[in-house]
Amino acid sequence: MICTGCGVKIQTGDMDGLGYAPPSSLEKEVIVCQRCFRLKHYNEVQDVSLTDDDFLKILNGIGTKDALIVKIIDIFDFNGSWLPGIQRFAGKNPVILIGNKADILPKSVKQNKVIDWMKKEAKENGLVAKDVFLVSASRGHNMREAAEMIDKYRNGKDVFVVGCTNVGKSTFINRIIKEVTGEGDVITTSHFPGTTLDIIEIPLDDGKSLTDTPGIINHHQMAHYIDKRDLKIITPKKEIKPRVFQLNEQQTLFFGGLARFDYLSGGRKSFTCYLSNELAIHRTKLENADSLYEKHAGEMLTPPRPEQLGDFPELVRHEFTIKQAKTDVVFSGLGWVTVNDPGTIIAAHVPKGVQVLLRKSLI
Ligand SMILES: Nc1nc2c(ncn2[C@@H]2O[C@H](COP(=O)(O)OP(=O)(O)OP(=O)(O)O)[C@@H](O)[C@H]2O)c(=O)[nH]1
Ligand SMILES: [Mg+2]
Repeated sequence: MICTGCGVKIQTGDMDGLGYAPPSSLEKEVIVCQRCFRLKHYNEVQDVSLTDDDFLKILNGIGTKDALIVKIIDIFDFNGSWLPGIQRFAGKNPVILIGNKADILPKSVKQNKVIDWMKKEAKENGLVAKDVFLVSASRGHNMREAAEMIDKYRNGKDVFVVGCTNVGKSTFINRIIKEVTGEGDVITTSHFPGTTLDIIEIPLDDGKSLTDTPGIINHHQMAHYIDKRDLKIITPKKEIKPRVFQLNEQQTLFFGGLARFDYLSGGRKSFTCYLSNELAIHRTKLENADSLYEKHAGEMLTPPRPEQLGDFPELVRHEFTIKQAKTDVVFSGLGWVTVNDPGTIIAAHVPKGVQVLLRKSLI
């Protein structure tokens, strides 16, 4: 017996163990574990003891199957949710790339441009994708088109939906189930990374199946460094409003207390920040930035929370000279700042362990 919500094996012996369900609940038509029940009804997450290795073992089997692989990425965190090892997992199987959460991109952005951008990035990252789509699984945008193409490309084979944690794999599958059967929220989804714990097979008409998989954990992502309660602040839920700053040289922007952007040299210029609307941005002079952080991290500059400061990793500085016009400085999982002109010198500060990178502008 497995949990319909997360795929874990159901047990009734150990109340604190993984997969526990009260014996009385086994009579129900749909069986879910206590963890899924709490997530769904109280939005509370119980930590699990699975390691990265456990997740990788589950996924390693996929390369040996004859199947279509649907790789989902979060368009807000393209690089952080990329999964460099995907070609290895997929083996010889064809891969379709899906960018999810299109609803958070500013409405003015042309979808076709984003798809072209994704194709280019995919190629540069060594993925040969059969096709590329941009969808919003939670809102249902472009979902019918994507589902139809998956059905075409699968050619009568099984389908595996894979990707990093939190990209929306389970939401994507729920949306397909909803379109076909009318039944909603079958698989547990949540804004906590690591919701799905084992594979979940959804039977298809022809005896094959559509399989949800546990997300792979990418430790470079900001989500792993902040308090669970603050995930809501850094994760955009609706259209991002770009915030534009006219900066003089030697000015600094703080993104809450999680990251910092120093404008070092290049004359007076504008910079566009694409971050969750909920995350406060504070501007200051570069010369005051260190002392401001020391005094106000955890209060004015939050998240992190005050009680977290003891464990919060120090901010590490990465300096860049921008080479190409329209470059995004990406703070993995937090968003990005678009810099327009080559020759501009900036420094990005992020918690130790979080990735910063430059890419050709998405927007
Ligand atoms: N804005 C937006 N949020 C989405 C969309 N799809 C999913 N989400 C949100 O993303 C979060 C993660 O969704 P899940 O479906 O649980 O992600 P997952 O990839 O299955 O995650 P794991 O099981 O942990 O690997 C949830 O808070 C969803 O509501 C989307 O199209 N747009
Ligand atoms: Mg999931």
